[in-house]
Amino acid sequence: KIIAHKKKEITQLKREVLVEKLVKSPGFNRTPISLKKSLTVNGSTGIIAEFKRQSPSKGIINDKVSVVDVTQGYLDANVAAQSILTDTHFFGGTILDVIQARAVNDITPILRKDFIVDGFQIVEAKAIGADVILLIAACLTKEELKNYGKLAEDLGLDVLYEVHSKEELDKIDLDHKIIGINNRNLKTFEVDLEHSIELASQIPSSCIKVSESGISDPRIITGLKEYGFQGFLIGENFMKTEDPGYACQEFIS
Ligand code: IGP
Repeated sequence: KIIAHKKKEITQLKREVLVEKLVKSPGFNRTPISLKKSLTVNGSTGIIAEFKRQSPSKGIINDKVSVVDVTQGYLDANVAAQSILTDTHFFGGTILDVIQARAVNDITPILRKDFIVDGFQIVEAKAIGADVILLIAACLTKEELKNYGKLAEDLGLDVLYEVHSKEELDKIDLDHKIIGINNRNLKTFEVDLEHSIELASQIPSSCIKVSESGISDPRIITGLKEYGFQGFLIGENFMKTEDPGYACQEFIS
């Protein structure tokens, strides 16, 4: 009973110890690379290429390729950034994937893609060498979005805020943010580009718009650019091939 009563306090103490360790890790003082810059610089491909072994909707996509080989292939393709799933339960990723990718990538931002539900994961993202975190509006309250966004900013990390509806968009302070519209509905897994384009019109021009999921053809990107999208997050279309890096190079050229 005493323990139950102290649970909140104990959780906070454990969190503090963890954060203290992370802050002392060798990678912690690295200066992150800006996703904002990388997406808006002249000649940017805008492509954020993802490393994803599996997903709840598709099962195993690719469990043969190494994160290092794929990272090198994506870099050769001149991607604007790379995204790496670190969620293990649904996506089969780990934070080691980011650490290994970082070791061979010092020029392009790395997005640590996970379900962020606690501040320590943001400190951890910085410690493993990520440059950007994802905050999913569907999973977080307005307060959490604000606090986690501020924490990331204080650490020098960029934030990709992910939305799929107007209600989710309304939870975010939309001033100069990077907003990702997920074309895939996380409840039904259905992909709907029209829905995304409609939502894009509600985002102020101070924001950078990123289109996420279901992009399988360069012509889709040409279309999305007309609606002001500057970033394009692509996973499965590359990962389902034997050589994702090569698939990405073919896609971009
Ligand atoms: C990539 P796709 O359809 O190209 O593989 O999608 C990316 O958008 C998708 O993996 C994603 C995701 C997420 C995964 C978007 N938002 C949130 C996990 C959690």
